[in-house]
Amino acid sequence: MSEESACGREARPRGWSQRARSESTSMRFCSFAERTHLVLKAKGIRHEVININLKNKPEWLFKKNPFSLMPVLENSQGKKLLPDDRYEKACQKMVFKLFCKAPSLVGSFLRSRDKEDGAGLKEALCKEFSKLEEVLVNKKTAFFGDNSVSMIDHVSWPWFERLEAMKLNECVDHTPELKLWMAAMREDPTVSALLTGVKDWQGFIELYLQPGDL
Ligand SMILES: N[C@@H](CCC(=O)N[C@@H](CS)C(=O)NCC(=O)O)C(=O)O
Repeated sequence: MSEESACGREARPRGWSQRARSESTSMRFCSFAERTHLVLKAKGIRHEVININLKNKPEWLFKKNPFSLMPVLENSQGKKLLPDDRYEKACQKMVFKLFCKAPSLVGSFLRSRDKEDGAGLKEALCKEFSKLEEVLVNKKTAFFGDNSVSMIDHVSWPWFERLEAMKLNECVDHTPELKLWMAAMREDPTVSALLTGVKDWQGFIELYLQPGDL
C-alpha cells in the first residue's frame, strides 16, 4: 500500500507519480508525518513516502512548502474516516481540542535538559491526559469516536506511541481507560503496520536530538 524511499539533498526519487497517486514528503520519526500515514493507510490510499533529512533539506522541498515542515501531502483519495453526522464530527473536533496541547508538551519534554523542567512538563501532560480519560469514561467506548478507530484516534496516536521510548509512560498511570485505548490502538491493523520499536525511537532520539538541535 505504501512505498517508502529515502532521499538525499539533490536527488528526488524518479517515477513516483506513476506508481502512486498520493505522496507524502516526510521524515521517518516525525509524529506529524506518522499521523498522516496512519490516515492514508486507514483510508486505503495507495501512496508513496519520501523521507528526507531535516538537517540537510533538498531544494525542491522549499517549492512544495515554503515553511519546509514535514509532512507535505499531495493529492488525496480514499474512504471517509470522519463521521457523516455533524454532531459526531463536532464531538471529534472537541476531543481534538482537548488533545492539542500534548504534542508541544511532548516536544518540550524531549528537548528539556533540566530535571525540574521535565517534571513540570510531565505534570502538565498528566493533566492533559486526564481530560482525555474523562472523555473515554463518559463515552464508554473503546475509541474516541465510538467502538472503532476513526480520525480522532489516528491523529492523536503518534504521541502515545512514543511515550515508552521517552520514559513518559507514567503519565498514563492514572488514566486506565486511556491505557486500554492505547492497547486497543496497538491491535488495530493500520496502527500495528506503522509501529516503530522502542529501541528505534531511542536510537533516533539519541542520535538526532543532540544538544542545540531542533
Ligand atoms: N503544523 C505542522 C507541524 C509539522 C512539524 O513541526 N514538523 C517537523 C518535523 S516533526 C518539521 O518539519 N521540522 C523541520 C524543521 O523544523 O525544520 C503539522 O501539524 O503537520
